[in-house]
Amino acid sequence: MAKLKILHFPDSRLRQKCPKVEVFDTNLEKVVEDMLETMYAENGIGLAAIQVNIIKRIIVIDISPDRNEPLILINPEIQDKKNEIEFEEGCLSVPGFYEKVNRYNNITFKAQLPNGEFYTRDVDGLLAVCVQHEIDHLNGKLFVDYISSLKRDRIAKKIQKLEAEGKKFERKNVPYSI
Ligand code: QAP
Ligand code: CO
Repeated sequence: MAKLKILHFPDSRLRQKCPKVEVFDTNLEKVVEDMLETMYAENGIGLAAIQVNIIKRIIVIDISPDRNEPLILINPEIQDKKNEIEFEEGCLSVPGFYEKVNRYNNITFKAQLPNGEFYTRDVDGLLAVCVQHEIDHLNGKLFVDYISSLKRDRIAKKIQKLEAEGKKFERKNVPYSI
């Protein structure tokens, strides 16, 4: 296993539309393992492959308190969505910033496992929001795209400044329960 480097907003590499996974091989399994290691090391609840510069439709999620219920979503598609909610989100690629976003509280999604097997799940609440957030990544979209461009540009400048100073990002005070 290996911990991978996370790209930070406003890196333009986060803006790519990712193609589907076509080959279900041991390399895919290794990518998934490395993504899980990276997500756990960074105290995240979700990570899309594009965030670690792998341009494929691969997502890992774990919202469990004990960090031992990994979900793997390859080529995910939302099939049904209902009940709009407002949810305060963060992102490992936008460290230290949180904003309210409009999402759906209930979704049905279809995805594949690393062995290529298809599955369908109904999810709600935090997990549903996390799936929507991560699928946005696969289409080059970030949660800051839902806020005003003034706020977004301010966040971009702050992150760039911190990065230029070589500072470690604060990883405390994550507002949702993990
Ligand atoms: C996406 O986000 C998400 O700024 C996953 O300092 C977020 O794992 C889905 C994180 C909220 C639904 C609701 C962010 C950790 C992790 C930070 C994350 C930070 C430390 C974000
Ligand atoms: Co994110």
